[in-house]
Amino acid sequence: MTHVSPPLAPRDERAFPPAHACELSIVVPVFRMGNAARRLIERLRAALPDGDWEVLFVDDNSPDGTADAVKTLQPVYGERLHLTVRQGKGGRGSAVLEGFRFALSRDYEYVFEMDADFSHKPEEIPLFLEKIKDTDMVIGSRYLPGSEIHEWGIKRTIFSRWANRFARGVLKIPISDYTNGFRCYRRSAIESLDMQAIDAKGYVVLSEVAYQLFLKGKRIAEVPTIFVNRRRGISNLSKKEILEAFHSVLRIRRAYGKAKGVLA
Ligand SMILES: Nc1nc2c(ncn2[C@@H]2O[C@H](COP(=O)(O)OP(=O)(O)OP(=O)(O)O)[C@@H](O)[C@H]2O)c(=O)[nH]1
Ligand SMILES: [Mg+2]
Repeated sequence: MTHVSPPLAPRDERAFPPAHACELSIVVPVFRMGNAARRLIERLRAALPDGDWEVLFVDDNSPDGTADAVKTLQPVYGERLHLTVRQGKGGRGSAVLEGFRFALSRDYEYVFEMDADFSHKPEEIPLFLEKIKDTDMVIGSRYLPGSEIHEWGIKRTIFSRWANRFARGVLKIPISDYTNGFRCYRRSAIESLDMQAIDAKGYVVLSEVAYQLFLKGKRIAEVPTIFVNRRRGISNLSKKEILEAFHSVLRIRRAYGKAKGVLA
């Protein structure tokens, strides 16, 4: 795994100087996302024009040049832009945990995670930042009054609803959305995580992280989000991950059930 930030050919965009003593890190796992990073960072810049933020893309050595596309942004975004390239496809969840470790090695106070395929709207970030002031984690929920889900097929809708209902029935965290990876964390919440204990690699990491925080008595809030199905790249959700989502919820319950005394 390498952390890369080399300057490449200059582009003609106006430079966006780094924030000093930056407050917010936005962790974006990417796999086979082509040039989506460019659009995403432009939208972040528009949504957070004076903001105190940096972004970290965690790529799993995508064969389509995703990492190279990120590198071409370096001359414009400089030290605001970070890229970690891992050796092979390790799953969305483990990529985000890698991002958490990176964030803890720096001084950020808040850490976001979001997808690169525009299902998560950068324009909603200020709402999360308002909410995080008096809580430890804010989840963008697709299942609150005011939430919307666009352009999902019937299979995907059913999977998400049932995966969430199942997770809530088993884990009993008082949240409505266990599996949306649009979240903001207070640094102390991430510090409190036992990341070593998390074996899962994919979506279930989201439930596991929430469960650990819940067991530790961290405050969890939700905000409604407008979720739009992916517009770029190729879908990475496999059947294996769908099965893992259900099976792993039970595994998490068993694992932390036993370890409750340690976590509490
Ligand atoms: N680093 C890394 N990123 C991943 C991996 N799998 C997915 N991602 C990224 O995680 C985010 C969510 O993945 P998606 O493939 O959009 O998954 P999804 O939203 O559940 O499925 P879609 O309906 O296809 O959009 C995107 O930014 C992906 O590029 C992975 O194995 N490694
Ligand atoms: Mg997606």
